[in-house]
Amino acid sequence: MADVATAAKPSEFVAQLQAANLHPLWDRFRTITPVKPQPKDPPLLWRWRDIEPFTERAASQVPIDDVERRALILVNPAFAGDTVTTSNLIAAFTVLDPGDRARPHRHTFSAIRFATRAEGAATIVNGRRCNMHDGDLILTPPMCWHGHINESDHRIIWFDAANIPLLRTLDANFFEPGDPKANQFWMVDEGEEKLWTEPGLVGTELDYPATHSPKYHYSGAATRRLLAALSPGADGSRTVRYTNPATGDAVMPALDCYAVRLSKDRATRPKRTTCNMICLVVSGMGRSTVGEHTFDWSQHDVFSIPHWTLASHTAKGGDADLFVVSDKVALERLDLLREEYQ
Ligand code: GTQ
Ligand code: FE2
Repeated sequence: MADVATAAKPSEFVAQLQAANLHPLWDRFRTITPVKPQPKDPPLLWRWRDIEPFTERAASQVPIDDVERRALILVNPAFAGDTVTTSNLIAAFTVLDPGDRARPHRHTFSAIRFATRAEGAATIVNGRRCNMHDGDLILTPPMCWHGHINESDHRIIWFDAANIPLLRTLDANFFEPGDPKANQFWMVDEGEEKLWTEPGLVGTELDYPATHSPKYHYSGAATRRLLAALSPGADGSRTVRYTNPATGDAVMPALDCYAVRLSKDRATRPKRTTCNMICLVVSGMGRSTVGEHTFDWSQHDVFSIPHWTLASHTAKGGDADLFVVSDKVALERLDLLREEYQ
């Protein structure tokens, strides 16, 4: 006999539980333990041609001395105004005018920058000068001091990415500003980066942290040479993982990077994974189908592949190169990485 009185009881009971700082599991079990991941964000494409005018405006309107970094972060509105590109990750474009110095700092989040139009810029990481050339990847691992400088005669723009949202979720960010007037910070050469430039050769008495790559600078020319030397897989694609040369693992504790070359007109097998990815189009043109969305992309466009969303990519008109930054290693370390092909 389900009368009105007994039907009303659970909600009254729930209200009393809530007033006592208790929640019943039974009426919200499905919500708090979904049967599969539920990304908040649909995939999104940011076109370089839409971003570029804003980089120009940022350079002319925002003095570098007034800001920590002159970076334009790519945001998905699905995160309701929060500064997130896709779960756990942000991507941005950073602009430096000739003579600009982005002051040194360090933090617990992991970050990378990838040289799109950055010939002539340099990032100094822990006392090593890393001169940026086309397609170079530069790491700023957790708590490594870093600053940027443009000593060229032209405006410089690069792509960067970081796991700031992950560290905000964990509330594990620490940040230390450096001394903006400390000139000696900038007065360095490549320093110990020399110890990590010969693949397969490692000094035996070196002292370096095991937590992240001791190599900070990965050459674009070397990456392109290796991509060209690899034989394409069954779907025509070739993938290079950027690794810690001392361990063979991902470059940083929770940020993982890949270079992918797609063969003309060959669609990659649709795949979904529990990790999140941001793809930068390094060169070429193509089309990606990510979940329900299809994006036509060209050089320096960026698109997101939210976790557990099927993605397939095809180069058009020639081969195409993508740079992919992901939180894959974070999921791996928690034993939460699942990958599935359609
Ligand atoms: O270059 O130091 O886009 O700390 C976001 C945070 C760049 C950087 C970003 C950063 C940096
Ligand atoms: Fe930084």
